[in-house]
Amino acid sequence: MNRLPRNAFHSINVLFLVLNTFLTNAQENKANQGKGLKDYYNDFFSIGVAVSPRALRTDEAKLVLSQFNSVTPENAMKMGPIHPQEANYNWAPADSIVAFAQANKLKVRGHTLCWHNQTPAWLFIDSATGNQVTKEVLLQRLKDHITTVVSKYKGTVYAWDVVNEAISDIKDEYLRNSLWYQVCGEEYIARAFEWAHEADPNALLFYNDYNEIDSVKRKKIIRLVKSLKEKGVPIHGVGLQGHWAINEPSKEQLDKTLADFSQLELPLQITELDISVYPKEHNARERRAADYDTVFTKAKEEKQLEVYKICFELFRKYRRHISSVTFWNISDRHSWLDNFPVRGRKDYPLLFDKDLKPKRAFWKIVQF
Ligand code: HAH
Repeated sequence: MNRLPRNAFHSINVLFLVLNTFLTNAQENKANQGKGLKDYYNDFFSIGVAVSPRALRTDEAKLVLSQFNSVTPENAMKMGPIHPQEANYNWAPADSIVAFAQANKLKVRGHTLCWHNQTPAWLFIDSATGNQVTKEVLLQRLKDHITTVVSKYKGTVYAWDVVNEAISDIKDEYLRNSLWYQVCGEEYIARAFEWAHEADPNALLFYNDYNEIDSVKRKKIIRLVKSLKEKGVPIHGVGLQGHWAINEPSKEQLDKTLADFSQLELPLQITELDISVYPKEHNARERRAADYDTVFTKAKEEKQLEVYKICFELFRKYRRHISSVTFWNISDRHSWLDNFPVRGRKDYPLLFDKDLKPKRAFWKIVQF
């Protein structure tokens, strides 16, 4: 070490910098030559993205085509948007996404047939009396909805999130105390899968939920999926949403999560991946003074790319079990996290920045 003069170190550093820039440029050139995330992961799993009809009419469409081979309508197939009145379906937004996918040979994941959020106003109300519906009526409405939507997209939607987020976040409570549960009890879950299967026997049917990295919630999800399987209910896979953040999951936590779910011997899909640059919070709250600091700093970028790296290392490790990884939104131009848990707090959770350029996290996960 002592034999080299100081300026020799300086020269070596400069050399490294030049080399590094050269390599980064080379990678970017490669990206420009059409190698997208879907190509890097071709031998592993499909790579999807949540989209809106509007985004597909902007320059984000080109990015979708270069990087992804599967799409999920972010909102267009949810019950509220697609079935606003009992006698009226609003197909146009979902149809435009499906048409885009078909024209470009992308797979479509359907999201979601039965959820407690984004439901239409009429769903739980008896229009004649204004009272809450009976179990019989609600199950009939669920059946009609599922049969109509799944039949309509038969052959184009290859997989459905049939039931979304039916597990409770409360430690000692098993199923979420939603209106579905209050009116129907546990039964609505199994019925939803059966009706979806009747409408399209070839569609892969998923149970989908979040905070699956929490050991208590995870046990409950696994309990539900096992009980459905044991009853012979047509469930074909588990969707792990993957709404994570710079502070979680740890490598150990995600490894254990994927190991536990792998035991089910059902295909797993990461259905809604994003890595928030703010510490994870699971409930909506008011905006506070500290929330106005929304700069995407180097430090945040650094932490985020470490989490992305861990995630994809483990996704590759569990490739035998994982058939798809879908990002929840296209680029940092727009994310649902801009308004959750804090309304109007800008987040930067994705792999592409506002100019649609790959972020450093992108280059991390394609190097393996
Ligand atoms: C997901 N919920 C939903 O599945 C998806 O449809 C929506 O667009 C965004 C996120 C995650 C979630 C939540 O809705 C409420 C609390 C925590 C997590």
